[in-house]
Amino acid sequence: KSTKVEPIRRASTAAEEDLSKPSVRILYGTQTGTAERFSKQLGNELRRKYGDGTLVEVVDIENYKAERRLPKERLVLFLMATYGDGEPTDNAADFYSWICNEVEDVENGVKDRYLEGVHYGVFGLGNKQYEHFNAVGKRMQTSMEALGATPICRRGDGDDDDSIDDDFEKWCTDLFAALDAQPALLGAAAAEGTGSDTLAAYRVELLPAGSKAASPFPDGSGSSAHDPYWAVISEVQELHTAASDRSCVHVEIDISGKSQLKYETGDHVGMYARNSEQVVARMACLLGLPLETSFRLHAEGEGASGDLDAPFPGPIQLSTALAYFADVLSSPHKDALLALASCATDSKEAEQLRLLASAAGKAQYTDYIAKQHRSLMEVMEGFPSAKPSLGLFFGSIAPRLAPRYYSISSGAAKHPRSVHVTCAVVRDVMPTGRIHDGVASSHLQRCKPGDCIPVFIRRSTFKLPDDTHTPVIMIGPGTGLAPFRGFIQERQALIEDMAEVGPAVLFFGCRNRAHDYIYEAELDAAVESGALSQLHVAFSRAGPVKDYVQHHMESNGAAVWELLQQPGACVYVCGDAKNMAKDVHRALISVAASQGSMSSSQAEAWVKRLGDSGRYHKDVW
Ligand code: 2AM
Repeated sequence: KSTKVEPIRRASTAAEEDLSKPSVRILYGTQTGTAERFSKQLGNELRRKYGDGTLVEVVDIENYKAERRLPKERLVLFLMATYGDGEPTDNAADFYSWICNEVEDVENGVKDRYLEGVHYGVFGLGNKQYEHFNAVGKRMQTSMEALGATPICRRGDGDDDDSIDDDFEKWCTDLFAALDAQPALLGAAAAEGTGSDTLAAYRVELLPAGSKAASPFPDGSGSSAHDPYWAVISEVQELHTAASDRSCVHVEIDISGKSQLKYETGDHVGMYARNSEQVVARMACLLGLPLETSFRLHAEGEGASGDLDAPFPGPIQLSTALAYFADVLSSPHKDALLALASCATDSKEAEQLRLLASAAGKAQYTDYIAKQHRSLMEVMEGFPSAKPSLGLFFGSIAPRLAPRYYSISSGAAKHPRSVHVTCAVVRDVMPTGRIHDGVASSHLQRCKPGDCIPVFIRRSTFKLPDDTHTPVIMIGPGTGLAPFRGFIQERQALIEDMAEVGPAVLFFGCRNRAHDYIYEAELDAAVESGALSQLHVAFSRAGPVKDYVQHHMESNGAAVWELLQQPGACVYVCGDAKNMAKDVHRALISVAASQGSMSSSQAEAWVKRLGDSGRYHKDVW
């Protein structure tokens, strides 16, 4: 079966389209790009299955004018990821709070159930290891139901810890069955089986060698992911000792060039990291083009207003485009394999790629790609006859590199013009023998003072209590220490200003005092100055048994409990969400049970109330 390559159309067609037209709208809330990828894949599948005439629009939920559009929809599909501690993704935050308010209005009788007649479907993306699995997907479903809309099929719950692609496929099967039963929902133009496989491709304009290139990111205000600021890195320091076989870097980013840009202690910094020069050179070779190739990508229908939908502003050099915009170290998805098949000149390679992308080739995909964590770059190395055009490569094959977020590890009062980051460097040996270096962490590790990086600040709710007397208990093993270093600096600044501060207890954990006890001298100084009233450190690999932060919380249960009896006292947890945060949660319940003489269900309810009253904060990943 042949695959049709379609030029990419401008996103603005969605906004300009006539509201009365029948359509399926796919809205995605994405943080790392999976929900976006699934949405595009679903859009393609709907067109393929029901005909190219099916009007499907895939829209970033951030750009969706819900108030005006939602009541007029025929069928709207939500692909919504849950992020961190049960929160919506950044791009879905506004929509999410809007719909929660609408539900409140309906429940209070201020509005009627005005979405009657609208059909909807929800696929949630999350990870079962997290406490609030798919909280956003679930809330979307109950909200749409509360507003009177009709579900088209069961909610899908994608579990990233297992096989989220399979979960999505199963949900799509249910969705298609429901659509087959109600074809009117797709509009008059839909016709069974008339579509073709479509792959998106930009139109490429090659420019004369040496053409002036635009910056990959215009220098913005630094206030959001859409408007990053090119900041100068002023310091990079290794925090582990020479004895450690891992690396963790302390990076200082100078934000003094943007005087309006402010951060608060506990906020996050987002950054656009770049692929290494080796990866960029290898990719250019695989594409068969010199690194200096100058080009521009155009979305079809582009007018004088510029490249609205292009992934980067043109003109650009291939080396820059590959460095900042192509995620080639993740495994390729199905559409990427189909796109590679469409351009493979060796028919055996094309056939093999198509098999890997098909339902029949699922076992091969699992063995060759998923289990091996084989990257897109490795797959392209394995199928050398597939040399995609730049338009196809950036349109359908390489996902855009997503920004990476770090908890800021400096205190704003102490360092108002400098953002500190504490970053564990990701380096794993993959089953194929490939050494996988994390894109952002290894980039930070390679950085030298004077290098520039596009950054932006993301606000968080992870904040010290307003009243400086309120006791705080902080739990943060590994790089979970980051925001607490900021909290400690904040308290240090208060002490220097002669303010009175309440007790602050830190539970920190690392493997071994001689290897990875990061910021040891600073923590000792904080105890000395009173910025920390108690410091408990768990060394997990110093003795024969694991010693973790939660063990110290339990052995200091009486003191923890006493602090928690004080008005407003807060607990903060930062770091690994999959295991640590859950174990700490259990430890907190066990402290409440033993110290407060409660049954386990009473203790659980007590900890829940702590959270509901805004006294239990998590910054977990
Ligand atoms: P480990 O690697 O020896 O198991 C920072 O990563 C520290 O957190 C390490 O000392 C690590 O120990 C520890 N850690 C790992 N799993 C944990 C868990 N479930 N709870 C608390 N700490 C954990």
